[in-house]
Amino acid sequence: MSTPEMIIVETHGATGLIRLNRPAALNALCDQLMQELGAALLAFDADPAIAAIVLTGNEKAFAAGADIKEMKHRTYPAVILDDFIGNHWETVLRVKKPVIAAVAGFALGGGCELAMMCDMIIAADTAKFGQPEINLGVIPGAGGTQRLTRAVGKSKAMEMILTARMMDAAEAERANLVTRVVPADQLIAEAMKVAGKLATLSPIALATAKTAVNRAYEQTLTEGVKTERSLFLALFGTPDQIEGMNAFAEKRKPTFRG
Ligand code: DAK
Repeated sequence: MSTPEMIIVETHGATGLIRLNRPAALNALCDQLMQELGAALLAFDADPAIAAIVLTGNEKAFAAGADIKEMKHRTYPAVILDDFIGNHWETVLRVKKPVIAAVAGFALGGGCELAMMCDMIIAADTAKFGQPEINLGVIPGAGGTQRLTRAVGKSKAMEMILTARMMDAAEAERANLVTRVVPADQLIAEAMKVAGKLATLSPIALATAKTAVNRAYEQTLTEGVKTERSLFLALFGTPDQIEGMNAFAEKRKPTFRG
């Protein structure tokens, strides 16, 4: 893979850290950035030394949305033929390892959608979330009408999507859009702390837990519980289940191998 220009990729112990890095455009998500992000996510997912991934922006913006200046030239035939809908935008959903969005500043449009595709959102007290696509004569196109509505409920989602009102970090926490809010200068440390905890756990159990929680969005309660049961039972075929339960009984820390 060639060296990325629009993201910064770092490894801290077992955590892969990806910083979106187009500060002059508030990290607007252009094709190149999304391609680089997709490649970095898949590389970390494939790396056995990595347990979890933190995705962040900078102090002013996680991402202010898809790149409007690039997008404005797109035509209907081109968005179909170039696969704009599927191309790179949903790579994060294919990642089996936990992905934590660490959001400071603006998370708007595709930026908010990208954060919502991650498994958790830790927000700085400066974070602002919004789906302002209506101001551009369009609507959210990367899951915003669905994921925001499931997270915060219909009434708030309708207001945000219909009027483009932004939600600040405190409201986002009250509305269950984010895991928690921390002071801006502690954002990365807090996200890395959560990732560090994940690195001590069973990779196979974590990936399975992700699958089970995500099914809650896609199945009825009865079907979801059935799925959970099968996944739970399947973990009894893993060495990590034996190790975890033996370690508890022997009053020692488990060593999970995945
Ligand atoms: N695209 C391109 N450039 C952007 C940008 C964006 N989304 N947001 C900001 N910038 C650029 C500005 O143009 C400016 O560039 P210069 O003029 O300096 O060259 C620079 O970043 C700094 O921005 P401002 O000067 O505007 O900074 P302010 O602090 O005054 O305002 C702001 C910050 C965030 C309120 C403002 O920049 C703003 O309203 N930005 C646009 C926010 C927005 O509308 N976002 C939604 C975009 S639509 C899909 C996938 C994704 C999507 C759809 C479909 N599929 C896979 C199908 C997503 C769509 C969207 O996200």
